[in-house]
Amino acid sequence: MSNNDKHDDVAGLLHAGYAAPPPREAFVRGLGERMRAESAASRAAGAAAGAAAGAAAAPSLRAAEAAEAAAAARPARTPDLRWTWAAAAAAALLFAISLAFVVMRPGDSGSGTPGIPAAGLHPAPVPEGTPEENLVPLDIKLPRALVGPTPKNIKPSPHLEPYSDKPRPVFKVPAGTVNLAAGRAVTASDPNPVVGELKQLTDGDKEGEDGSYVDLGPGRQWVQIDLGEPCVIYAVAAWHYHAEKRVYHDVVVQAADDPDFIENVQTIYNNDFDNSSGLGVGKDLEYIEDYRGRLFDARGVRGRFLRLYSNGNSSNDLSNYIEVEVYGKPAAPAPGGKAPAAPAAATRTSRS
Ligand SMILES: [Ca+2]
Ligand SMILES: [Ca+2]
Repeated sequence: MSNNDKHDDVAGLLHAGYAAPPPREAFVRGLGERMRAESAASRAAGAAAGAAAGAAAAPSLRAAEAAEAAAAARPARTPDLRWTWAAAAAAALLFAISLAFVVMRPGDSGSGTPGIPAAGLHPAPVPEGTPEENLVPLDIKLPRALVGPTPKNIKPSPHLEPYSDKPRPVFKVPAGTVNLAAGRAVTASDPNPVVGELKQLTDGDKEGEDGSYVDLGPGRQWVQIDLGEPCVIYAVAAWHYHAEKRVYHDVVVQAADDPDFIENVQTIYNNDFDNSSGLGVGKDLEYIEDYRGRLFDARGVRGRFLRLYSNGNSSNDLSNYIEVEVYGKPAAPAPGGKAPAAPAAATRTSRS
């Protein structure tokens, strides 16, 4: 559920609270009826909170349903009671949304504002079917920080995640997870980069200085890594550029079974909020990138090929890449069968 959705819920509820003025007869109702009405409204608001809090999978929908039920139960009332109901219902809904959001994010480390991951961060995932005792923190080596001021051309936006310099929360992955992309072949929509060579994307060098990054031309570009075999992917880490803070636009990360991205295409991340790149409307936020790069939660998707799209950045119209890491394991041979083989993954650790 996006912040916009929540805003719409609250706005819609507030609107419902004071729309449709009651008939004039309501003004002459006796005290007993007022008390009954207040009691009904209170019960309805309580029902809204309970229903929304219990619906972690679809809190927005449930909250809306509960609000409708509350509206249906609302008897005719005087104008002051109307405002009382609206305020109580709005407070109940806000509480329910907050509670539901916390319930939806069981892996969050708890630091920062619930529901708003810090820059470059994601809550720790719990890959489906993996017992907690088999999860280990993902250890990502970070390059030397090149800390510069945030460029003035980066403006706050509802599509931009607020910047945070807090350390990235622990991200857990199944034991035996390795960087499958290390040393792998890279192709791109721009086969002849303006600066650098594509093989630099998987060479392990994540430093920010000149000589470590690759410049692709203007407009939508993609880079692609062939993992060599079908894999289960838990996380993707990418560094575009960090000699200054930048926002790269239309960042889309996908996995697929084939190099043309036709079979089993799965979107891991998409912040192209206006679909200007034509890959679908992205619900993820843009982010200000620094030396920590960005960790994308791949949630255990399966695929052999990884593709990252981008379309210019807040400083110029080029797409830059320094390094891309793909954390996972080779997939089990039988589809939908056993867990991936850890020994095969372990042998990859030395290849880089
Ligand atoms: Ca590199
Ligand atoms: Ca866009």
